[in-house]
Amino acid sequence: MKRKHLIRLGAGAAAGLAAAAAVWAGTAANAEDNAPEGDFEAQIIGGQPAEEGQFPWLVGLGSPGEGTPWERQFCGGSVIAEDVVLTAAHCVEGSAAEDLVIFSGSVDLESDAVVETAVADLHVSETYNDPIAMANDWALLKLAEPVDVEPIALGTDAAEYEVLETAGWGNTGEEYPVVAEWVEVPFVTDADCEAAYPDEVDAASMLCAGDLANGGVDSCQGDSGGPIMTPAGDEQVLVGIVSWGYGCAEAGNPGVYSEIAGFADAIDEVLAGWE
Ligand code: 4AZ
Repeated sequence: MKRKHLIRLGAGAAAGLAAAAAVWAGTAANAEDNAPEGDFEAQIIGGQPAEEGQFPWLVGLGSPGEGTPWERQFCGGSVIAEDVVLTAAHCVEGSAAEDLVIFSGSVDLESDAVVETAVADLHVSETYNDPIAMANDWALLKLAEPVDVEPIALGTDAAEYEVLETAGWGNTGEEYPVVAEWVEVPFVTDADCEAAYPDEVDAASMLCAGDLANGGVDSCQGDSGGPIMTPAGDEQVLVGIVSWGYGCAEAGNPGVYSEIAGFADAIDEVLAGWE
């Protein structure tokens, strides 16, 4: 059975943070032993394979070198301009641009249609882990060349939506899928999220989603950096970035996402400097 190495995922979040530590609690320290354990309730978790073209802006973030894109992918990202990808700070913190590549063009990471693009520059949020651990978990990647992908528009108030969608190549509870999965996740209010994770939620830069009562639907390890979006079909808008959670898809432990609306101005400033 093929297994993926998710070395960077561990390194990125191993900053001694209580929140991040709990994220890893369900998985063995050795990525080779990443098989689902009791922590995973079902089968992104509870989702289904994405159709080609369903989320054109969804990209994989991986390492350059040998192996298929699927073998090298360790996080997700969203194309927000022809040569800019938005991802999570914890996916790229400590990396140099030359350590990173982007996979675009297909939901199938073993398809010949996948385009690999080098990263020319990166900007990790200056307020990552400020004011609390995992706050402002965002980073921008400037690509070495434009990708032929429809970008997703940024930012809207997630609270306007009862249900959101998230997608990626992360753990389904059974495997790391070759074809991206997506799932609908109910919006969780700041008050409910703060109650679920006392003192660990920065409501200004985080939003929560998941089925609080029942669990079963969630993003999971390997989805980090990828999108959480409005379910508005053709006019989808990016509301957040997969960031953290305790386990995956557990009742009472919603997924936590970086909230674009909380740092949209800071993103615009970086983009302006790159023009
Ligand atoms: C992770 O490890 C991860 N359930 C991403 C999302 C969630 C948990 C862990 C949310 O990348």
